[in-house]
Amino acid sequence: MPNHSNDTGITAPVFAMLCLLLSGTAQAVSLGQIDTFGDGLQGWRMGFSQTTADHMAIIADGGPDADADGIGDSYLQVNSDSTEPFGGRRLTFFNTDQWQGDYTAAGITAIAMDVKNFSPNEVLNLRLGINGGFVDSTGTSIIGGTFTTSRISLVSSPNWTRVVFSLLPGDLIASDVGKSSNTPGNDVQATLANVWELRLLNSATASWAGAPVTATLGVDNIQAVPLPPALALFASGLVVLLPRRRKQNLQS
Ligand SMILES: [Ca+2]
Repeated sequence: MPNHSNDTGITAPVFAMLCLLLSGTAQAVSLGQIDTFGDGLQGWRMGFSQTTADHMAIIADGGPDADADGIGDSYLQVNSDSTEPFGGRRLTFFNTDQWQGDYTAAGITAIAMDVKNFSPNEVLNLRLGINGGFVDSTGTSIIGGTFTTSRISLVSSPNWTRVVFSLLPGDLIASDVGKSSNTPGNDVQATLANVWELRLLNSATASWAGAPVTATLGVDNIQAVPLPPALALFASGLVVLLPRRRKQNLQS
């Protein structure tokens, strides 16, 4: 694969990483941190600001901790329309703010969240993706690159589901590039030691960009956690679904 160099000799992946580092915040990821969407999108976006505005919204009521009447607990809702020619075709969104940092040093081996598939006829294949790493000694390429978790199959449901994505190195899959400024995964430990982007996407395969789909997804309580030991024992359990406690109106 050709490297895309500019006049400085810096390759596209290295240049992209430098831009991200320069734009990054001083805040580092920490164990236990949680996005509850009580105060806006919290840095989650879809690329161009208009795409984000068109396809991502905070819904004031109906999150997993809403009351029996569905009042309270705001959450993030993301929709995609596979027929759109440009942005918003994919259910792919990302964060390059509070989710940057050294996951290994922080002891983060999984990320949990509540999810709800609002799409009546679409089974989603959710994956978490991480991009990161370090510039190699020659200054021309990235050691690390893009990885995704295994997929969680999420059917349409009126209920929220608690899901856990394992970030154990053995559970992460080198993904395709997605775009030329990315480096396909080549060193998972390096990526985990310096994550600069966390994303959620829908794809049956280990894609970085995700697959076009017409769907609506609710997300809440994205939290950095240590992988529960019992879950780590699952031989194939890269991903585990847990029932979500609900303050549900049992009459409904
Ligand atoms: Ca919430």
